[in-house]
Amino acid sequence: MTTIYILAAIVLIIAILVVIFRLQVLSAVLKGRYEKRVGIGNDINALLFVIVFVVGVGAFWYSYQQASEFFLPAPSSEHGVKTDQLFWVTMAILVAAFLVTNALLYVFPYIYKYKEDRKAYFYPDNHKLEMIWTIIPALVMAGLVVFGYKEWTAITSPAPKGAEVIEIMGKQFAWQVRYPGKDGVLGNYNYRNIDAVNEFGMDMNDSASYDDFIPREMHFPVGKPVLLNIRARDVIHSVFLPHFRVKMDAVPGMPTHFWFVPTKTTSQMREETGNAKFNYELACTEVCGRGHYAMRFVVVVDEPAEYEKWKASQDTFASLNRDYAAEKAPKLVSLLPAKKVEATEVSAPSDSTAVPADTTATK
Ligand SMILES: [Cu+2]
Repeated sequence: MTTIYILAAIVLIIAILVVIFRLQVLSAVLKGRYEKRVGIGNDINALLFVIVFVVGVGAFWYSYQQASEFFLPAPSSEHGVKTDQLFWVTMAILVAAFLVTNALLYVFPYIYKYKEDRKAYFYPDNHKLEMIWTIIPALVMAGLVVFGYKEWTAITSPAPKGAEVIEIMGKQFAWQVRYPGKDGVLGNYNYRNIDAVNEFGMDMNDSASYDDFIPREMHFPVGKPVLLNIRARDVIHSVFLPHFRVKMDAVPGMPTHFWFVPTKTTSQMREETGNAKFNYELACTEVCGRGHYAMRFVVVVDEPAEYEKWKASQDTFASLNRDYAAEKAPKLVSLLPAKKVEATEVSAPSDSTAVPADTTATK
């Protein structure tokens, strides 16, 4: 208890001293004898401006250094090199402009802090200065816009003839891709045809549908133009192939497209990154619902010969769903490939402990 009394007494004495000091200052001001209008607080505030700027720029540089290990590797596509250039040129210009303007913003309060013997200078306008700081940024911005517009037009222009056409469809919550098969033409689709078997809504009455296949991972040939036809089945998704610097929204009812040329195979990237498990991936960058995070699809870039081999090894949708195709388009049954002899029937192991397939089926 005594301690509390002592502490209370100390606080009281300090408070009384402060009040006495303030009263002295006030009486001096009233009598016209008080001349010093600002104390040391003004100098401290002015210095704090400079400190905030220096510490801020230091923190900015530090965060950049720390984050750089998560930056994407060099682009794996032709246009990606230009996209990166555009990004870094824009970034350099913005950082330079930020540093210059903010250095002035933070250093001027220090240089021009209040001084007893200095009078403020009235400086209403300067047309020359305003012209300079309007015209130079306008020219720089126009340059960036022209550079960006040129790249954007190249990406969204019609793909070169002979490009590999691949359809990507986003749905809650997975990507599905469809390849046109041997004829190089994707069969028609209609959302009315979508059901439990036919997720793409493929039109089985279109003969071009019969060699289309729907693989579990996406393959691209290296060095050849690839055209992505993009659509969505429910909400807006966004096709994002970060290593190729490809990004395009997948919008229901409004097909979009993007063409590009992959320049590095998966095995080249594995060597380059020193990561034997490296895989290119397709992600969704539109927050499309609860399972958004799960929209990952593996992408493999092959040498053209390997790519053709992979394509030839894929079973077509029609051959995997013969009864469905026959039911939907009885007239086109002749287009169905001959039934394959089931490899498992021929080479099934004679191991009697093997579990028969049908007992594992969910009833
Ligand atoms: Cu999505």
